[in-house]
Amino acid sequence: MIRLADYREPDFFIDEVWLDVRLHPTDTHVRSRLAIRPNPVMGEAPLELDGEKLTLHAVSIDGEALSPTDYTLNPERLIIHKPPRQPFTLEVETTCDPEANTELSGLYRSNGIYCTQCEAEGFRRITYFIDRPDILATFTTRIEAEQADAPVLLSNGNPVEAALLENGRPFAVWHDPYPKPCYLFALVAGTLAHVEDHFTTASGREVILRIYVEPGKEDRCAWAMDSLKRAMRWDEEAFGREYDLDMFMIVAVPDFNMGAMENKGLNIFNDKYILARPDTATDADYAHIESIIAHEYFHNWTGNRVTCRDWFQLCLKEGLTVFRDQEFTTATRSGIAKRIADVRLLRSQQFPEDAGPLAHPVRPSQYMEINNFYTATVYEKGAEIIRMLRALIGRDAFRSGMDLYFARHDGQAATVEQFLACMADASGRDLGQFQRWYEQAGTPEVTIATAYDPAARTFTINAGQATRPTPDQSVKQPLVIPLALGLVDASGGDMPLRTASGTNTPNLLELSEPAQSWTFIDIDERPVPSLNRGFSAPIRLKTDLSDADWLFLMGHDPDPFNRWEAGQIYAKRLLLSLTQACVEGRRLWDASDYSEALRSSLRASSLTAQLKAELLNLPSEPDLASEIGRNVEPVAIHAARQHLAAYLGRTLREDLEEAYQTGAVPGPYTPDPDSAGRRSLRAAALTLLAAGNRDEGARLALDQFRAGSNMTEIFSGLAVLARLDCLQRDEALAEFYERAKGDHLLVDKWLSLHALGPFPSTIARVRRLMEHPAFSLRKPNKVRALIGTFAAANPVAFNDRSGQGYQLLADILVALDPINPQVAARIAGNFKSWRMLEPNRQRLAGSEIDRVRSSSNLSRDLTEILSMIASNPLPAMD
Ligand code: B3K
Ligand code: ZN
Repeated sequence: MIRLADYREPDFFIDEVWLDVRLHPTDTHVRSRLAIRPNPVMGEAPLELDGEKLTLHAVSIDGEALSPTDYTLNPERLIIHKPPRQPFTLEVETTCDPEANTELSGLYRSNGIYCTQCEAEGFRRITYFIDRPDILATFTTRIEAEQADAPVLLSNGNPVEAALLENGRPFAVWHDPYPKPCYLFALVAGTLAHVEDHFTTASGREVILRIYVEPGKEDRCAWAMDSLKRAMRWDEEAFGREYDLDMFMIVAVPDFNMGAMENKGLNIFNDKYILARPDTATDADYAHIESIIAHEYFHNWTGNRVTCRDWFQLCLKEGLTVFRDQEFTTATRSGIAKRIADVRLLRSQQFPEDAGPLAHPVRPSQYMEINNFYTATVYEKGAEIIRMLRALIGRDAFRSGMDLYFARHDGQAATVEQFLACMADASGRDLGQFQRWYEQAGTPEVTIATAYDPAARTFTINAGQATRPTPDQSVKQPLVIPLALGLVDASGGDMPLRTASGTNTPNLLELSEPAQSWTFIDIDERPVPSLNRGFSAPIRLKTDLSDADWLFLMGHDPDPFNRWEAGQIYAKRLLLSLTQACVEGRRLWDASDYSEALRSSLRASSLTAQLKAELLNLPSEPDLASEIGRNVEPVAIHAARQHLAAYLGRTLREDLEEAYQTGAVPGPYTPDPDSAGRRSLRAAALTLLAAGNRDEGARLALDQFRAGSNMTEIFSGLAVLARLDCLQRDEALAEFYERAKGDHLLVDKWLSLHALGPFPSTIARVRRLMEHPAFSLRKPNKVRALIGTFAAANPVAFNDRSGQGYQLLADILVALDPINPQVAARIAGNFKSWRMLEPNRQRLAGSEIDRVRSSSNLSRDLTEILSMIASNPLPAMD
């Protein structure tokens, strides 16, 4: 276990790195020269260098070869017993085997492309190094290869030299003048094509922009390039941040453990998040590309120029950079739609994490394997903390605080405390209590009780907060919770907010005590409070509002986000009682108030198509499951949700048909927000229509799939069919395969569609597809498309009462862990909510978890995740 409390400064610093890499598929030779200096504040110490899966050939200090008695070598470290007390140069020669590297961490070769992934601790698989983020060095990298193997040779920084040697071998030299931790090192080599553009920064620096792809994919880079240029401009305008090298490169590779990586000047992307053409990528793909390009680019300042002192500070770069990419999307697309999408993500991913055995603070205090902590909590809740901070101190102070952070910490490895100190200095506000958001796991529950006094003309809000214990912390402290508030009058307007104590308009309540109340004066009628507007705090809200109040807000709240939220809350109330009815075998039920509210929303000319689509999309099954919290019956939740969808499909049929027709966007495809919003409305309408009438829905979906002129239309038709138990389903999937088979990204879509069917037979289907030539455990995108979709997006089949869904996941974990432990651990997370299940499923899931845990040689990644998952149930709240 590594603990934050044990952090110590390094014993040595490395100021400069020269790497000489001779690439070979199975025997890559790396010579590294390091300028090392003892840390003056630390005492005498041996020099401990991290290294894994390396073969050591030579080691010397200041030109003198060391003898084997001068050092100790073990599978994880090279320890030099008595290094000089003065600055010195260490040279190390090693070899590694990129072809054998199936973990895709360090230097690997896949699809003929050499590629690196060093975050968090992959650099030690390339050469011996002090692999921790507070070691900042400049890098000069020379790469040499076979012409046939790798004519294109890339690394971080600016190009210094590139030519052919006399023997015809190509080489290139790169220099990165900005000191950086080794996790930001990158090297890519292979036969790659590129598209080029350029960007002039605000201060006039000319930057060459390049996107490298497999030859033949050049026509799928335009959207990524366009997104990049817009992100670069936006960071200048919104945060005053300019790009700082002569070149900015992105490489798209097909086999990658995650979405993308922000290596300095040389971002590496999973090609799923680069390649797009209207006939291959959906609106969702276009949106992901835009935001991930922005995210990785924004890391250049939040992550690279200012990096993290240690891995516990991961949220310092990730939460902040997610916040920045969210702001970029808000500015470029529909802000409301973006907020809704982010809140949905938070509720479906982060809330269950916070409520189960994997709960951890945004800044964890301990870990076994840091790769397990790239979580929804660190990323998404981390971004929510930044948003709350901005709400509390105001936009101007926030911007000054950011400026101060860059000015103070440029070129440094910083901590959360240092970031907060900048915000405190810029705002004059004490952020001591606020810092608890970083340290305390669990989603706070805020309870609201309201009282209207017509005689006194006052309205009082009584608020209480509590956070349930999590496995790591049994006692919770009160947090500072910013609650954006409106009091809505009968005509749908916001009342002026006045309290007896002042003339200010407190439209942001700050709940910082376990219980607090606010009284508003001069209130002539009972208002309906609209609370936590825009999801100003990532909390679970319990209120005394009635069904009628929620319906009212759904139709009248001046805050569009809260209109959506009111609709979701109302739908959740319906669905929870309906789930109970399904468990008890009752079916009688009426939701006419809800469908009428939806009907008026569909007819409201003031609402955008995107918002209408969001209103029609019911709360997700995981969201409902985590709302129920215990004794969960996933099939009943699904049945209830289907039942409500079918009801809406029938009662709103004409309006939905109308939305479906008018949602068709004529002309050639463009990814702009309005067109995308219309297509989402069309998809949402189709989903409900198909629920209401399966045969008609299947016909409509099949027509849409066949006639669709872009991948969004094609895929949304297919996605409806894939979830319907109908003949057209297999017919359409087979047709789609004919179209997909030459294109690995379309094959991923095809695999995921098979995994979506909410039927027990999907389990056997997934097993069969694992034998398909397109599937491979060595390709993370294939694993995520088939297995990830099955376990994360198909609660019915995964939680089949036979336990075979759990068995399938367990079998895959056992087979995948020796190949790629990071991906295995990530997928294992799908077991995280098992203790919420009803007893029979709990028993079945528990025994599969135990089976995996008892297999031999489990990786550190999977061991940690499964032992957390299997840990004792959470203590109950008192
Ligand atoms: N920083 C990378 C994620 C690295 C994950 C390492 N297991 C991408 C990102 O968040 O931008
Ligand atoms: Zn990131």
